[in-house]
Amino acid sequence: MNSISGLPVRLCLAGATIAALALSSGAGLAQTLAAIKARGALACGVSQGVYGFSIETPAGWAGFDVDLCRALAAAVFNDPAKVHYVPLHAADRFAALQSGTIDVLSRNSTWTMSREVELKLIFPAVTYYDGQGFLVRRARNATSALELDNVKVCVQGGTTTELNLDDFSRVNNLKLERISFVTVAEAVKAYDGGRCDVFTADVSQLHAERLALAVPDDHLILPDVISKEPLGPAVRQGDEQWANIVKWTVFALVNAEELGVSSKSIDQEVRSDKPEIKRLTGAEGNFGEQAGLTRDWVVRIIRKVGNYGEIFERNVGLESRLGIPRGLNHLWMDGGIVYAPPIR
Ligand SMILES: N[C@@H](CCC(=O)N[C@@H](CS)C(=O)NCC(=O)O)C(=O)O
Repeated sequence: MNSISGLPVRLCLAGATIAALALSSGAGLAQTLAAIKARGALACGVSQGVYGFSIETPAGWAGFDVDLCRALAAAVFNDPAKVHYVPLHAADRFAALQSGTIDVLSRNSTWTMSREVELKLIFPAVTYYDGQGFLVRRARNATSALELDNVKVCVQGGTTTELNLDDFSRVNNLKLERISFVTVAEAVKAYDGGRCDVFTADVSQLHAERLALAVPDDHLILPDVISKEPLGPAVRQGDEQWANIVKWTVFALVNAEELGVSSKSIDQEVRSDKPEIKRLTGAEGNFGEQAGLTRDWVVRIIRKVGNYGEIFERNVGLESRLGIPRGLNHLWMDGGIVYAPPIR
């Protein structure tokens, strides 16, 4: 009788101990935003250098992924420059997040199930719908990836790219010899130097790396796209406040584009009488404050960094040196799949 009635008590105690441990280790606490504010800068993990996405220039870090770090810093500090950039290669990126070295990873990372359930991360939103492709020498006269048999393929290790390549070779019965490198610079150099016949990566990265080759025009991206690579920022599990800030910053960028609110129009839009724009700018409602920011958090972001379309076009789109067509990354109302829930 005693042992039966004692059982729930022991279970209760065990539950309390686990909860106390979780709190003392920081999990479950809304502490990331407070730490960022105390530090005076956001620690943002980026790539070591993918042109158009995150690249260090004489004027500082720039690119599509960097602009998300800048948008977060604009939301928190009203200053997009308050970012400490931590360049990471593929194999190190998730450990840097788990250890607390960075607050957010914004580095062409694919949202996958294992990265959430096994690595205990969260991908709050997709910023770029991508897929894996192949770069080859024009002289090869290949028109499809299915013609690539008995070839050596250079790839960066610690990526979904490696895994997809193995699947693709198995499914299509192709002999693709995978040569993996720790850094992208090594992989690209090996391909350019002739050690590999093919370089494989997400298509967006192929556009960027092609520019780094000795003669870019001697190489082409094959039309095949062999995987789904929804790229987006990642955060640690256990801090919903911070995950929400990252998620709603992405959604605010998309909603702003949808509503025609841009860095050029924001000073007029703050006086708009359209209900959706009033909620976006904070003229109505206090959603930003509820998230731990300010009422005008979206105004801060759009004024300093621009909306989703502006970020896409200036860094990687047709206005940029990369010239990537928007394709799937058009807004849903323009034939793409970029869609954000409403701010209300
Ligand atoms: N999206 C894939 C691939 C990401 C990736 O790391 N791609 C390489 C290929 S270009 C890259 O961006 N490297 C840049 C770096 O290591 O700095 C993933 O999340 O695993």
